[in-house]
Amino acid sequence: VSQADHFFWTLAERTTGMSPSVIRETLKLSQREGIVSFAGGLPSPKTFPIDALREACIAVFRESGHAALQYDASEGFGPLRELVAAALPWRVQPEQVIITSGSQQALDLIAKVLLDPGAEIVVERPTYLGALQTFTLFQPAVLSVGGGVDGVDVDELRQKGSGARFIYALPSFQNPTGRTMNEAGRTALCNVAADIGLPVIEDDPYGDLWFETPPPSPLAARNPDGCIYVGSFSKILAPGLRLGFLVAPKALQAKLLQAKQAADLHTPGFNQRLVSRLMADGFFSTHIPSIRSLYKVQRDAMLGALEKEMQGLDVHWSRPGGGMFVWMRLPTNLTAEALLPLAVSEGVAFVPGAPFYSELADHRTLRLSYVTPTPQEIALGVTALARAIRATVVTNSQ
Ligand code: PGU
Repeated sequence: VSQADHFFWTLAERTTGMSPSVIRETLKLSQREGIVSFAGGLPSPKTFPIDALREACIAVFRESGHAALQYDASEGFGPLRELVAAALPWRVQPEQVIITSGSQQALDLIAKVLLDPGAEIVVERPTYLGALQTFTLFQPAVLSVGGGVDGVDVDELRQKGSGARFIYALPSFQNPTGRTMNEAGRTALCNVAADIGLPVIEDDPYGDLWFETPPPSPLAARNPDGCIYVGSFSKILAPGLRLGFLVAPKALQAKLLQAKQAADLHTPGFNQRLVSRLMADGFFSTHIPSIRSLYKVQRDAMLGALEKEMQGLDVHWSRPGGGMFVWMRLPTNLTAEALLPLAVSEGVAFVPGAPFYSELADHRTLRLSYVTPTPQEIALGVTALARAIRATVVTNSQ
C-alpha cells in the first residue's frame, strides 16, 4: 500500500472537461531530433532581440532595479499601460488597459468574470484551441458559427448569439486558419452583435504581422463599449516574457482587476519595464517590419513548396496574408490523426485540426506553422508531408 492510497482526492466537477493542449503535446513530439516541426506556434527565435533586451535589462537594473524587483500594481506598470493605449488605433484610456501574463491569462480572466456553468458562448468554427481550453474550465455551452474572409455567418450568429455571454473572434490572420475577415465582414459582425446585444471578445496577437497589406481596423475600434480587445507581446517580441494585455470597457474594469489580483497579484514588473523601455524608444517601429519580412519569406517558401509537392493530390490549403499559419484539408478518407504518425516517421510534425473545433470537427484539417523552420527545412518538411500523404493514398486505393 503506497502512501498515496491513504488519501482520497475528490476532483472538482470542472476538471471533467479538461484535456491536454494538443499544441503542447505535439510540441514535445516535434522537439525530437531530425523532425521538421510545423506544429507549435513558436515565433522564430531569430526574431528575439537579445541585444536590445540585454541593454534594456541593464538600464532597468541601473535606473529602477528596486522597483522592478518589488511587488507591483495588479493593473500593470503605469507607463506601459499608457504606451499600449497610445499605440492602439482607436481612443483608449490607459485606465482601460490591464497588463496580463500573456494573452492566455487575459482569456482566463475574461472567462472567470463572464462565464457560469451552462452559459452560452459563441466561437468561430474552427477557433484557437487554447481559448477553448480556458473557456471549458468555466463549463459554458460552446456554440460555433462558420465563417471565412467575409466574416462569420451572420444568420447563424443572429440565431446562436442571442442570449450568449459573448462571441470570441480572431479577425486577423486567425489561429488556426490564417484567414482575415475583410472590412464588410467586420462591419457585419459588429452590426449583428450590436443589434442582439452580444459582447465581443477580440483576440488579436497576429494583426501586426501582415505581409502585403495591413488588416482592416479591429472590431474594438468600431464597437469599443461592446468589446474586450486582447493583445500580446509574444509574437512581436518574445513569448517567454509572458506579456499580454486586455482593453476593456470601464464597466468591467473592477471585476477583471479583482480576477487578476486573485490569479497572480500582478505580471512581472521587471518584464513590463523592459518592454516599456523598448516601446518608448520606438524599437517596435523597426522590429515589427523586420519580423514581417522574415515571415513573408517563410510563408512564400511554404506556399511554393506546397504548390510543387502536393501536385496531383486532392489537398487544399489557405494562403495567409500574414500571421503564422497555413490551414490544410486532406483528401477524402484521410484524417489528420491517421496521417500524423506517418508524417512523423517521414520527419515532419503538424497539429491536427480537430481540437480547434468546439463541435462539428473536420478531421481532414490540419495546421502548419511556417515561422520556425528555415526555408530549406520548410521544403524538406513539405516533401516529407507529401510523401506521407501519397503513401496513404496508395494504401487506400489498393
Ligand atoms: N491567442 C491566440 C490566438 C494564440 O494563438 C495564442 C498563442 C494566445 C492567445 C496566447 O498567447 P500568449 O503567449 O499567452 O500571449 N498560440 C500558440 C500557443 C503555443 C503554445 O505553445 O501553446 C499556438 O501555437 O497556437
